[in-house]
Amino acid sequence: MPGIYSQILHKKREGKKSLAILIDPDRNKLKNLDQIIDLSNQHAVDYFFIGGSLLAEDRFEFCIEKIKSGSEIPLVLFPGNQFQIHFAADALLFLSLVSSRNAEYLIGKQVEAAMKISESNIEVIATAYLLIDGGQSNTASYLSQSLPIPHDKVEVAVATAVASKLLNFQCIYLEAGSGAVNPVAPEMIRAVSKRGDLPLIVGGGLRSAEQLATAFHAGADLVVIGNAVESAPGLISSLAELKQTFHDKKSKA
Ligand code: 1GP
Repeated sequence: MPGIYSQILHKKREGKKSLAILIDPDRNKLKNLDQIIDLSNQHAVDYFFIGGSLLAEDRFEFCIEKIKSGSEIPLVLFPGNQFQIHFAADALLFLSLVSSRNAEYLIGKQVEAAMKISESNIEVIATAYLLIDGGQSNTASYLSQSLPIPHDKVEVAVATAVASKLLNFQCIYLEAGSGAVNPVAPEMIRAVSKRGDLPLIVGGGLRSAEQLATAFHAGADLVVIGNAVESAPGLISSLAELKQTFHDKKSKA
């Protein structure tokens, strides 16, 4: 099986979009996990992401086992800290918070986790992580003590993405924050996607198939949805259907 990053790159080159469902391993957020796994299997969701900024009651290990035993969908670590690393996963987004000026989240946490990761066989995907203002304060920004990029400062996001490409990151991740009031604006997604050939991941505050379509049309290659699916797992079918109609239209064009 090709690595996760090769898959993502291949899909990007073919103009295919991907959907990832984010599982937050906080006990309070897991009441629908079985249903989410079943529906994701039925509707061929592309990836599970797992991770959270702050876990009130950590069920990380439990979630990994549950997903791995219930599904063959690739599981990608999206760690909120260096403790959310587990080698049963298929890949790890090795995130650097490049929108920040806090060295701890640009390189400090990565140094702490580096030896453990390099001694494993897990696939590592170097990911430039940009926090974008999603209209309310968010946990990631608070914990990392860093300001998000203002939602309308498209040129700052573009320059940050271009610098990340020059630094040889493999993916760009535009993050409006979990539960954001405003998802990343399509203008910003469009401008970042135009300037680079790196796979573009977008997440935060997306709640409907229409918003997913907007993000895909603007140039997102992979969209991540957490909260909306957690509270209404049935949404997975309309998200997957939208992705499919998007591909069908594209192949007819
Ligand atoms: C992943 O933080 C997001 O990038 C998830 O945000 O929970 O708002 O979908 P939501």
